[in-house]
Amino acid sequence: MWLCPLALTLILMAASGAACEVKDVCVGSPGIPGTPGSHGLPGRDGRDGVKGDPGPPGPMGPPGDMQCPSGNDGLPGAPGVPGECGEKGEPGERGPPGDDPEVSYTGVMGVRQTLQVPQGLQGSIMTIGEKIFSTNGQSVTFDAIQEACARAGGRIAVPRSPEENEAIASFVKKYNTYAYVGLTEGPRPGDFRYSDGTPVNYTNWYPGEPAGRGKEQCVEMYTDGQWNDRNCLQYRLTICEF
Ligand code: MAN
Ligand code: CA
Repeated sequence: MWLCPLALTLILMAASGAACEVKDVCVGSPGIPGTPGSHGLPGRDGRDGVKGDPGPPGPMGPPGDMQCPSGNDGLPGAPGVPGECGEKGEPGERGPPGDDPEVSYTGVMGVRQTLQVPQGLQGSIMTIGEKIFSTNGQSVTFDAIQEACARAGGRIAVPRSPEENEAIASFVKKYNTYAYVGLTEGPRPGDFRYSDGTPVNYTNWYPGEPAGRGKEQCVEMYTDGQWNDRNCLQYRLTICEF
């Protein structure tokens, strides 16, 4: 394409703002189209698209080095095999007499006898060797005990061994009532004898007793089985022996 020099001049003059007059115009045939311009600059980024589906799980990561706190205890394991038997223990202390429905004792000619104990008397009759001890639960004076026991065919109970003492003490504990036992002081103070007049060969005095020195001629049993000399007019548990 070409431009005549005047036209070029006019264009230049118009651009510079100078007043002028168009005097001549050159007219030629259109030129061949120019080559296309170069590509424009990239456009602005579009808006964000919609969220895609979740991707597949990734591969397992390497073991972490974080110290985790220990978990709860697991369930108890199965029981182990039984251990070997231990050695036989020492026998335990003798327990209090039970409320046996029957008692046995050694009768005449050394024959072992068994007595059925009526329901209401269970716990109030017991045997130690050849002796039967029994209580009716009544508390009366020493003389009244002697009479009640004689009427029943026996005599007031008196312990002649630790075992007999325990048996009588078990009644005293059961009824929570002191009992008189079959011992009385003779004319010499401090000389206690069985009902038949023979001297005692087993005693279980409370420490410091007998201290009555002739003023306390009977003997009571405390709930722990120990003895105290005491006047004979207290109300004490009736325990007989047969
Ligand atoms: C205390 C002691 C006994 C005594 C009684 C009498 O317990 O002195 O020896 O027999 O009192 O009540
Ligand atoms: Ca006393």
